[in-house]
Amino acid sequence: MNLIERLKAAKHLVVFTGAGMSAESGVPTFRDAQTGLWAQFRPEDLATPQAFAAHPSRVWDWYAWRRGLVQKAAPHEGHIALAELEMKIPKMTLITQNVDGLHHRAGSRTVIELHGNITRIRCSECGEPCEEFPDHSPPPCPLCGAYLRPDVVWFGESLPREALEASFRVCETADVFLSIGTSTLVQPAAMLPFKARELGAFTVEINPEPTPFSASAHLVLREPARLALPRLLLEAFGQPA
Ligand code: BV8
Repeated sequence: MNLIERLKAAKHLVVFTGAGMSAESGVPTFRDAQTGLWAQFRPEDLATPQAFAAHPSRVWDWYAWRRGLVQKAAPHEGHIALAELEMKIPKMTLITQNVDGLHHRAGSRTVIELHGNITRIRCSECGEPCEEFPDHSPPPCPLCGAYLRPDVVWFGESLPREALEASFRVCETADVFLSIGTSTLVQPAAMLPFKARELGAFTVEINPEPTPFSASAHLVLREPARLALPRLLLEAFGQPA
């Protein structure tokens, strides 16, 4: 069966997305060169507890800048096509490494955020979520006075256990697994496409560039997500995104 026939027959579709899914919404990927004030830093060197401890204001300001980009960004036709697919297929699980919340804004309902969400703020000590905070860099927790931080998973921090366990569990029943817009480099999330393939899912990579998963995927669509996903929706279910 080809991909379109498999999507039509699928009982459980699992979709795994990375920063490339948001690139066409104007949210730079981790591999994209940083611009302006941030050009001198590598994301991997800012997205760590060590960087926040050493330079709290720099890290807070970097996230504030990224939150601004995310708030200005809008989901594109690829995000919307995924939300539409969820209505067409008996069960769909969307696992994202992205922290921008664009899948929720596009209407996807079953979303697992493996690396947190940049628009959520919490205390770096007591963990208390916080929505209103003074314009300090970084602001103090209203409860305990420690620095507030973005509710994302930094390099060297563990992923939320339930989210990670759920992500591996859904690979067990996936008929089709789409790996979209990820360099498949960041662990342990990058194990998921391989796990899905090992457990029998028909695996598809959608990415203009090759990745470490390309050789293992059953099918590779070397194209951007914004183009590929609406086409898959149309060919499988006769509906534009
Ligand atoms: C952890 C939130 C346990 C923050 C992010 C083995 C096992 C476990 C850990 C490790 C391991 N090996 C190494 C590690 C450590 C580390 C790691 O993986 N390092 C890498 C760099 C080698 N992992 C961790 O630290 C993880 N923690 O394992 O805890 C532990 C505990 C204590 C001590 C040790 C271990 C935590 C990882 C989470 C980090 N946080 N995000 C923030 O956003 O600021 S990860 C970050 O990278 C983003 O979430 C991003 O989504 C993610 C992955 O990158 P991609 O999504 O793939 O994006 P990228 O830019 O890389 O690529 C974009 C792709 O899109 C490209 O392929 C491009 O071609 C494609 N593309 C571009 N345009 C399009 C497109 N595709 C389609 N359409 C387009 N238009």
